[in-house]
Amino acid sequence: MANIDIQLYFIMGTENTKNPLGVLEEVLQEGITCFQLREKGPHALIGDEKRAFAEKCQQLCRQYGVPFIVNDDVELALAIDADGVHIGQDDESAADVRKKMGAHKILGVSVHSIEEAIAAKEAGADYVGMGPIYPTISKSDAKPVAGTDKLQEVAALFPDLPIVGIGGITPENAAPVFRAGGAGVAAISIIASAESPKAVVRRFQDVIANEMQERGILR
Ligand code: FQP
Ligand code: MG
Repeated sequence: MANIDIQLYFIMGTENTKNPLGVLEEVLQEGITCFQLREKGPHALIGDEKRAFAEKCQQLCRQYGVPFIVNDDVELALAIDADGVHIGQDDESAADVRKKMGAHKILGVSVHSIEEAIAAKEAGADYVGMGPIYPTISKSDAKPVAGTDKLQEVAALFPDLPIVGIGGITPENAAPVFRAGGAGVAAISIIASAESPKAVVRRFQDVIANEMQERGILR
């Protein structure tokens, strides 16, 4: 099991912006705490091109000391020695992925219920993603909007399991995720397609700083 800071978790692929590496470097500089490469969609890179792009993202993340997580593609994560993998309920089983990755890599699992959270924990998940909290444009096959209620239930039951909220989260609506017991917020489009990605990151950070202060957490 690995410790991971998911407080401000940026997710992106080449379909989310014209200048992905530029956006990534900008938000790394600004202080995102985790990055997931989610290379998905009709024009997504595959094969060697995907790998080459992944390695460029990984290199940038390394430079800034930020964990580099690969979405879905366990083989790629292993091939380039990524810090971890994120999988959903329709992907390879979490237990199999934990076995393939070994004990020390980060494993993130998407869950939508207490049952799925229990299973993810048992399979060795380091954190879980829960959503969509709000309506989202980044994922065409997203499940119905869940709000923060389920997240709150899971957080209450498993206080030591870091939960990141995902789906339609903006600086304006991020606070309820933390108030429900979330350890962090994940975002794709609101950052990747912003005119100023770093300005959006700064607004997220302001909200997070406020929430941590209210809970007496200093960092
Ligand atoms: N939570 C997170 C994270 N990352 C994700 N990629 C998902 C949820 C969604 O498999 P999944 O995972 O349901 O869909 P997809 O593979 O299309 O992303 F927690 F990291 F924020
Ligand atoms: Mg997936």
